[in-house]
Amino acid sequence: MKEKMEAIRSSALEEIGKAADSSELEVVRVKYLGKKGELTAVLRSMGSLSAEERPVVGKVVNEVREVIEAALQDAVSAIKNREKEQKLKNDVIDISLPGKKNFIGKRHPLEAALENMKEIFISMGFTIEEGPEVETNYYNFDALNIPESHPARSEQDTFYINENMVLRTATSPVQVRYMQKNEPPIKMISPGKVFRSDALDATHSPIFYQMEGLVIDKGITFSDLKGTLDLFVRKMFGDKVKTKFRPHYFPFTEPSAEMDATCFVCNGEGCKVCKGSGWIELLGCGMVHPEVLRQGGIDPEVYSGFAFGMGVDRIVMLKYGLDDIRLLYESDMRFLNQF
Ligand code: 2NM
Repeated sequence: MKEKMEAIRSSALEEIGKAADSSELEVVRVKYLGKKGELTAVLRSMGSLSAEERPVVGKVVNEVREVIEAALQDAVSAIKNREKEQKLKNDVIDISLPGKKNFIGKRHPLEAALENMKEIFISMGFTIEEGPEVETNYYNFDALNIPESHPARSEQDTFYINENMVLRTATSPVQVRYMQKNEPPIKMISPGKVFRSDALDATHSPIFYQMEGLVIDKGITFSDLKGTLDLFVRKMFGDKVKTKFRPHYFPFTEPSAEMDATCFVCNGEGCKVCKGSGWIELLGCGMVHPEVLRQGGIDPEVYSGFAFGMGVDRIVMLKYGLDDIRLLYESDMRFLNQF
């Protein structure tokens, strides 16, 4: 019996040593310790032994079983470690590969300026109104008192969709539509995209941004216009900035003016931005023409109002000293990341 146990022990240990992976080890375990295993068979046969022999043999069998179990345990963890090491070796991470960069977006300077301007007008009680970018000739020209013969109406200057439809050349159609739908008092701005048939160069873009405003009530005068726009400019560019108004002509306002502000770069001393003059031309404005009020369904004998319009691109370019409008439309992150 002793020899037989010795033989089982050594062959089991040998087979355990030879097993290459966990499944081969499992085969060995079943062969010796399983229900029909060799060691189990020995235990089963113990019934035929004498009462003196039984504990002696039982002790030997248990010792052998413990040895085999311990050897299996060691082999299993050794193989597991080996398999793990192998996996680590195969799954190499190439730390020399550059990581993926996350590009985080930024607010466009035009959008930031629009936001800024809107907030100033909201603080003065204006509402923000929008309208279609594709307009009829009527809203874009006729209602604004722009005569049939006006050069702005030519295909040279305006994008025509068909004979009667254009891409709006200003946001004034929004004001006319608003007048037709609302009773005074009116106090609104219309920020948005406008279109003109210009070739793209340093100072022209076929698409650009505009903000117009309209105030209508009983007794609105040119003084209201001056006070409102002067306050806007000081909120936008700083308290030191002064404004002045020069006579001008627009078909939709009478009288009309252009407003200049002292250069916010040099404080009026004269510099590159203001081309030495100390003044910067900022916007156009005027008292709404009686004919435009009538087109808006408003009686010019009862109400009066002022309107103004400014180029958002121009203001952004002045603010940051840009000399090329194309920078605002190229979406070049090297440029945009500077804001
Ligand atoms: C400007 C200059 C002056 C203007 C006029 C109107 C309307 F619809 F009320 F008649 N909207 N915007 C206006 C007036 C626009 O842009 C340079």
